[in-house]
Amino acid sequence: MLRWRFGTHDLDLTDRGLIMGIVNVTPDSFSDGGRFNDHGRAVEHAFTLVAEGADILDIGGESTRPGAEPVDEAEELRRVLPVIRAVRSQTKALISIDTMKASVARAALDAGADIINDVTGLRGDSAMPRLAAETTAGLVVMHMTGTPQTMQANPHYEDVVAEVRGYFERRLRVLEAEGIAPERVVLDPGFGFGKTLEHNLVLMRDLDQLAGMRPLLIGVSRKSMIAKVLRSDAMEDRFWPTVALTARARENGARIIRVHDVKANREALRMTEAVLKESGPQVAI
Ligand code: HH2
Repeated sequence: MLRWRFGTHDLDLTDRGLIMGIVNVTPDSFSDGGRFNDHGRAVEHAFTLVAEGADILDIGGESTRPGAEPVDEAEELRRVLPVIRAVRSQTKALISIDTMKASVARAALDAGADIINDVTGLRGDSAMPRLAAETTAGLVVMHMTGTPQTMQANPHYEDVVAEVRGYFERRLRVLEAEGIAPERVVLDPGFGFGKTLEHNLVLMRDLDQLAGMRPLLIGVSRKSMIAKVLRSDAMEDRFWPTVALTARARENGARIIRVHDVKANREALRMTEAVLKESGPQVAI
C-alpha cells in the first residue's frame, strides 16, 4: 500500500494517483509568461484547474527556472498569500506552497495550505526542517544539485538514478531523525534541476527504480527537455509530449503528476490506471 498521511489526510495512492495543478503567481514563469501574475487571475486560474480535476493546487511566487532571479520574502508573501486565502475559502482542493523559504511556508500554512513543496528538499533554509517537524503538513522532497542560479552549469553524475535514490534514502533518514515521519513525505527526482537532457531521459526511463520507497511526484510539464527532444521552442508543442510522459511516468511508478494542463493529463492518468488495474483474463482482439 502506498499511503501519504499528513494533517487530517490519509491518501491511498496505490491504485489512484493525484494531479497537482500549477498556479504560478510570478511575472517571469517560463511557460505562463506572467499571465497569471495578478491575484484575481491567479485565483480564477486555480478554480479552472479545480474544475478540470486538480487534486492539489501548487501555488508558487518564486520562479525556479534555470537562472531565475531570487525573490525576497516580502514580495513572495505579497504574491502568494492573497491567492492561498482566496482559494482556501472557496475550494476543498489540497493546497501546496511551492517555496524554498521557511517563513513563506509558515505563513502559507497559517493561511490554509496543506503541503510544503520545497525544491531544495528542505535543505535550502535551515529553518525548514524545524517548521516541518512543528507542523503536520505534507512534504514534497525534491532532488536538485546546486541552486536554480547554478544548477545547469555543468551537471555530472556517475549514475544519476543511483545518486537520486541515495539522496532520497539519506533525506528520509535525516528528516526522520529531525522528527518528521516518512509517511508525510513524497519524493521527486527533480526533472530539469541540475540535469542534462540525457539525465532527465534516463530518470524517466528508470523511474521504477525510484518508486516504492515513498510515493513519487514528477514535474515535467512543458519543460525544456521536451523542446530539446522535439527541436521546437514553441510552447504549444510541449502539450502532447507532456501528456505522453504522464502516462509513461504513471506506468513506471509515479503517483503525483505536477502539470499546467490538468484535464488532458488527468485523463491520461485515469486511462493508464484503468489498464494497470486490469488483471483479469486477456480480451481477444
Ligand atoms: N518544477 C518547477 C517548480 N516547482 N516542484 C516540484 N516538486 N517538482 C518540479 O519538477 C518543479 C517544482 C518548475 O516548473 P514551473 O512551475 O512550470 O516553472 P516556474 O515556476 O519556474 O515558472
